[in-house]
Amino acid sequence: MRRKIALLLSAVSVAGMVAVVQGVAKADNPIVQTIYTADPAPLVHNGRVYLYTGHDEDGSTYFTMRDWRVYSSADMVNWTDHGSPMSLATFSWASSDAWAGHVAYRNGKFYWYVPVNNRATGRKAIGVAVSTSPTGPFTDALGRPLLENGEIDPNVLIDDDGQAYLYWGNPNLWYVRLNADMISYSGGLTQIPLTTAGFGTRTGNTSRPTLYEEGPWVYKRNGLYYNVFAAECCSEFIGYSTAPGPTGPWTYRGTVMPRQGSSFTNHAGVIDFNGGSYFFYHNGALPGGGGFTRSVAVEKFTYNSNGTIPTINMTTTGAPQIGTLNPYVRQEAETIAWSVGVETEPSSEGGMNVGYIANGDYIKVKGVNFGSGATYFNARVASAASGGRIELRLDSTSGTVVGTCTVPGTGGWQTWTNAGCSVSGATGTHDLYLRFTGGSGNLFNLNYWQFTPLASASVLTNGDMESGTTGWGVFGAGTLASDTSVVRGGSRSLAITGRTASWNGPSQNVTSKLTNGKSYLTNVWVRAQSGTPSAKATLALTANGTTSYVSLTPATAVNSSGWTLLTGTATVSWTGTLSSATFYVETASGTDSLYLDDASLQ
Ligand code: FUB
Repeated sequence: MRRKIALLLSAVSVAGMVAVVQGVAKADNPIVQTIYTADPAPLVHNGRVYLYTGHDEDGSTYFTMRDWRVYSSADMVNWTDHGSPMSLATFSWASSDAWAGHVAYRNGKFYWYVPVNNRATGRKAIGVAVSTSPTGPFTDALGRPLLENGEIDPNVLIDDDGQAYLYWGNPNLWYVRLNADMISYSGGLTQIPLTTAGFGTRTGNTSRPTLYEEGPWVYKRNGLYYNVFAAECCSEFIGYSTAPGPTGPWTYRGTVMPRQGSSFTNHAGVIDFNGGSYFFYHNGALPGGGGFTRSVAVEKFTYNSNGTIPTINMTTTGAPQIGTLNPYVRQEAETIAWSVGVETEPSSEGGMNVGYIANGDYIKVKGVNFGSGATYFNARVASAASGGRIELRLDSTSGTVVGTCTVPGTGGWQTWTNAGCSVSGATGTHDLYLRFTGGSGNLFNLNYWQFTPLASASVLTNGDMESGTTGWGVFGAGTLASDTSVVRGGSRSLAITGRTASWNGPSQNVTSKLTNGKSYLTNVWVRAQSGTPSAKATLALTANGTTSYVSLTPATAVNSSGWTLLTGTATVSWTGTLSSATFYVETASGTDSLYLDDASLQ
């Protein structure tokens, strides 16, 4: 998939859906560029949108689908790839066809309903898998189908009274009342009458007199029940009906999304998130895309004042970004607004990493808020080859270079190390392009990255150590010196010798600078003068006569041959009157002498 996309993107604009001009990716739709995805099922949970999809295999000439995928986003444009937590293998009784599913959340568990072929009967059946996490792993809840009548595309509505309904069907439309355990049901499978009043009129097909085709997406909004469905294959458009109750009677309301693009199916998912309404669908807009190589996309829309849905068209721009992305906390490499050439894969360090990176490939991360500026970029990388470079560019693949990092060979594609580089000129909000360069073949893998902010945004004084020892004291015993021979950035670092206890270290009084209840990001670079101690940053807080210690960063091994970034995020809070707050760097044990540079607390 990857080479094909990279090559085709440089040569063509496919059906007008993908527009890449002179290194500037205009498109943020489709959402996923690393594989073909289909049948979107979005779920809002804890301030994020989890997007469950099917997966069309490359080069398919049928709905060849073997696993399902999960992505998530808090801003609707940068989507994190969580890989494949469920596949045909999850259901020992399933033989093929990992088709359109839906995830429902209830009582701390996520239930994923999917249609698959039952090996024993050769018919389509509905299975249900369960997980305590939205990103899985999911396990078969029953070890057998939940129900089977040869039809597909399950969808669940949990009504306000707690009654859950499972809808599905092609060519018919069915529902069943799920029990509160979500993995059994009461009563029989009930057919919803497909009347022309309820689902529109299809002409020229006596066996299917209404527009309803498949893929029901049933939800309740402002007391009205909506059924948004794929209509009148082929090609399908998206239509919808409404009803006063979960079982009808349904009234056909018209078109949501007209027939567009090169996929002859479409499939809807509708959510409200963060005050906006979003319509997910699929098309064939990626290079090589079509009816069996589809891609999920999203549009933002506004309901009409009477609750009807406006006509929504496919775009390459997609939904607007909600807020900005913070580059000063760890960001997964697989958090992507747009990419060309790369793939994702499970990482030995957990989650996913970006892999199969070749010369000229890139990742766009949209709306990155550098604030008053960044000074350093750190990347978690691995390479069984000889590595390459990461160019950090603003706003396009040919935009301003604010840093270039060299990635070394590490001896393995999952042998991870940190690679970093100085950054200058990154202020304000920009689209960040990670552009990869190097020799031929696969260069390296990327697991995560993080920028270090300029010390000027910090509550620490003289965090870059360029003003000697100004602002710094010692927590306990030790002697400070400004060092010019071992520096990480600029021309000076801070050296401490003569520590007599592990908790001794360079410190600053930040009593008047802290906000109660605020989450603070700490970054400080540390190097041992000898030995390999574990170093950490700590905050000693004294309020109402009681002292507590906040771990600002985890203890991290440092050495004398290079600089190590201690980084962490911690919420700082106290009860009563704060009389003293001291930021300091200590070691987990021992009294090794240290160098510090580029410290920030913000
Ligand atoms: O992805 C396979 C099938 O195509 C789905 O189950 C249908 O909804 C259609 O999108």
